[in-house]
Amino acid sequence: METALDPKVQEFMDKVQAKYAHEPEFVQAVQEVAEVIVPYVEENKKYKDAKILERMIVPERVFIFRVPWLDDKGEYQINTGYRIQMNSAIGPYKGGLRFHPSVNLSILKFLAFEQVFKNSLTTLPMGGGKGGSDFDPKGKSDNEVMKFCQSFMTELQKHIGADTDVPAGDIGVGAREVGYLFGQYKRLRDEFTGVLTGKGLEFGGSLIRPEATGYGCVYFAEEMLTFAGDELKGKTVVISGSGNVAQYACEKATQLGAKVVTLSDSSGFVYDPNGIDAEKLAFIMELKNVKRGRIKEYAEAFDGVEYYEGEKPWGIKCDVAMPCATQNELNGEAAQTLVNNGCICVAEGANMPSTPEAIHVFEQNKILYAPGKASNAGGVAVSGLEMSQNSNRIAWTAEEVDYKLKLIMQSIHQTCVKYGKEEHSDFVDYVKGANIGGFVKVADAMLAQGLV
Ligand code: NDP
Ligand code: 2IT
Repeated sequence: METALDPKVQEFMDKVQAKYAHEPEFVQAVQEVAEVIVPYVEENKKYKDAKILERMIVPERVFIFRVPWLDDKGEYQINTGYRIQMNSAIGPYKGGLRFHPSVNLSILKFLAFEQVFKNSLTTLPMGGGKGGSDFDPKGKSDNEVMKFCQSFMTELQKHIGADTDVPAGDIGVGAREVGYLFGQYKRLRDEFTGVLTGKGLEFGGSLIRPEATGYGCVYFAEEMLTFAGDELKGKTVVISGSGNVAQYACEKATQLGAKVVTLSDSSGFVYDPNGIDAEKLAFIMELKNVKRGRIKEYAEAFDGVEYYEGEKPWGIKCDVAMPCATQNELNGEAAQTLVNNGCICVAEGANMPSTPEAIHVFEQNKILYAPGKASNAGGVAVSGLEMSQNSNRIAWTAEEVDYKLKLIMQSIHQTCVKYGKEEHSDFVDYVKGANIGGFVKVADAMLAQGLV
């Protein structure tokens, strides 16, 4: 955060920094928003007088709780559970649960804060929330994961509900975990409602929800490229991660005629110059989702693939980069390498994967750069569609949901253009567009609802 800030932004951030110095990821997420919204609020006094931004950075409610469970050896295990209910101005709290050893209050507050803007951008009536635990599902048996999920939900169920707060998945929380969490909620509350999204298709899950974040991210990249007079077809794409978001970003990019040459996990990345086609992706899905193996095994299974232990994929030459693993995985140096190698478009599948220095490099070089709150909103958007289907007790076809997802990603792109396009050029500042676009609806709802 070395570049000089606007004095009003600096004044705002000095207070945020002083109060939340121990929550660095949260401060980082607030600063990205403040750089755009503080000047906007200065020009729109109604928001300034009502201290909307000051209110938005304080969660409406935070729950922190003990999660005790018994492992397969009969030993006691203790984890910490969290749910951040950030903002309910435009709908019930909505946002994922993350199970990862790095989870703490700072990380979940940053994610919950981002979620408020993202959910607003989707056009659907969803407030923002996030939760999770420092539980590490890696290396745990199905039985241990179930025991943990049941204990976690035993406390969480007191605070959530289909019209109150609707969690879903995130890192370390997929179909298996959502299934166990839903089962325990139903057992304790004796209610079959849409209290979670990302459910199995047999019990109220929506078609296309597993695909939605990755597909949506690719649809957004396609929108950006088309608006700039280009197209995704024929492009070389570098993707990080090999989980839910990365897998379906890879699938859709390939279907649209691009060539995906990398995927990664926290141990390293694979480079496949021939492209990760449908058949190879099926291998990865089996490897990651069923066998719960490591991406390294992909390099052992196919010819011509290189594995780089302990490295990130940003040094591989590409036209489009999609960081789909985790926060701060792409720093200033990596951003400069991407730009030097000719990368013209970065669409974030993960939340806050680019550091402030990396964003600065993208902005200085005026490449197409979409922040996650715009480009990865497809996941929560289809979660919103799952809520609608559950309320109506109906199930839409895959084609219907995919069509609605595409329309939503196009609408988010239009919102970014509306608030982010430079006056005398076709350049779109997607950070500005997404932040103002997400802010206005929430801010107007907060104004209308008074000082609550
Ligand atoms: P998964 O758990 O399915 O996959 C996560 C992937 O990222 C894995 O390949 C994992 O590798 C890697 N990863 C996780 N943490 C780290 C780390 N600290 N360093 C390096 N690699 C890491 O999660 P998702 O695919 O669901 O989520 C990925 C990102 O997308 C997250 O930022 C999430 O917040 C965001 N997101 C997810 C949405 C969803 O619908 N699921 C919606 C919108 C955003 P390993 O297996 O080695 O841990
Ligand atoms: O970051 C995100 O948007 C998600 N993890 C998805 C949240 C959701 O409620 O589907």
